[in-house]
Amino acid sequence: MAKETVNTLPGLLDKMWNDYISINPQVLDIYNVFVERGEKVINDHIALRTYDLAEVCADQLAKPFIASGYVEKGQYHFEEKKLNAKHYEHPDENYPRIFISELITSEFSSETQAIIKKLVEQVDEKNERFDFTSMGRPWKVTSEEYNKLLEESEYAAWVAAHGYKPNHFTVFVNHLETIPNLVELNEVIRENGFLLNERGGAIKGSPSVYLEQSSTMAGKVEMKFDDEITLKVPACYYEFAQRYPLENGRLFSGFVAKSADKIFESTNINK
Ligand code: OOG
Ligand code: NI
Repeated sequence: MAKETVNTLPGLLDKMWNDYISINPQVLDIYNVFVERGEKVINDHIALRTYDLAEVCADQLAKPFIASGYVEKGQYHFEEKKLNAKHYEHPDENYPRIFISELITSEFSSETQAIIKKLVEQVDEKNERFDFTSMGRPWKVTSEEYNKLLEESEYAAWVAAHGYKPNHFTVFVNHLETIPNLVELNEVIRENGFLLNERGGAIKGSPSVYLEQSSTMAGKVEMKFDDEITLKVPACYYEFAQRYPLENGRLFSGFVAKSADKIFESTNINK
C-alpha cells in the first residue's frame, strides 16, 4: 500500500486497516477464516495507544474523529498500568467505536519521562495531519531507549516502537451469522492454530456486565530502531467482542475497565 495522505473518515479507517494487517499477517489470516465462512465482518471498535503529553494525548488523537462526527462517550482509568482511556462513538452506527488510551507519564520515573519527552518533542506539527493515527512512528527511537521503557511499562515501549497505528481492530461478534457466541468463536480461533490471551481466562467479562471479550496474543515482528539495531517486538492483536442488551433493550455500548485491564496484556512479551 502506498502511504498516501487521506482526509476523509472512510479513507482514514481504510488506511488504518491496511496498516494493521500489513504489520501483523496473523490478523488477515483470521479475517480470511471469517470471510471463507461467508461472514461479513463488522468492527466493534478500533483501539489506539499514546502518551498523555499535549502534542499526542488522547484528545489530540481524537481530533480527526471528532471533526468527522464522533462524540466522546466514556472515560476509564487503569490504576496499575497507569493509563487513562476514552471511547468515542459516531452517530452512524456503521462506523466502529474508537477507544484511545494514554499513558499517565507523570507517574513514571524521571528517566522514563525524559525518554518519552524526547520522542514527543520530535512530533511538532505532524500531529495536525488528518491521518496522524496512521502515520507510524513519528520519532527516532533507539533500541536502548525501547529497552529502558520496557523496564517500566510494556505499553510505553509499544508506543515508542510503533508510534501511531491501530493497536487492534475488534470483530463485533453479534453480527456474525455462522458463529453464535464468543465461546464458539474462541474454538474457531484455536482450531485454526491461533493463540488466545488466556490471562484471567480466555473470555473477559460476562453477560452481567453486558460485554464479553477475547483476543489473540500479538505476534512478534522484527522492528528496526534508529540505532540500526533490530529487535523482535510484539505487534498487534485481534479482538472479539459480544455485547448484551441493557434493561432498555439497547446493546451496551461502553467498555469494562476490569476486562480491558487484561486485554491490554495481549501485547505483553512474556505470554
Ligand atoms: C486496549 C486494551 C483494552 C478493550 O476493548 O477493552 C481494549 C489496548 O490494548 O490498547 O481494547
Ligand atoms: Ni479493544
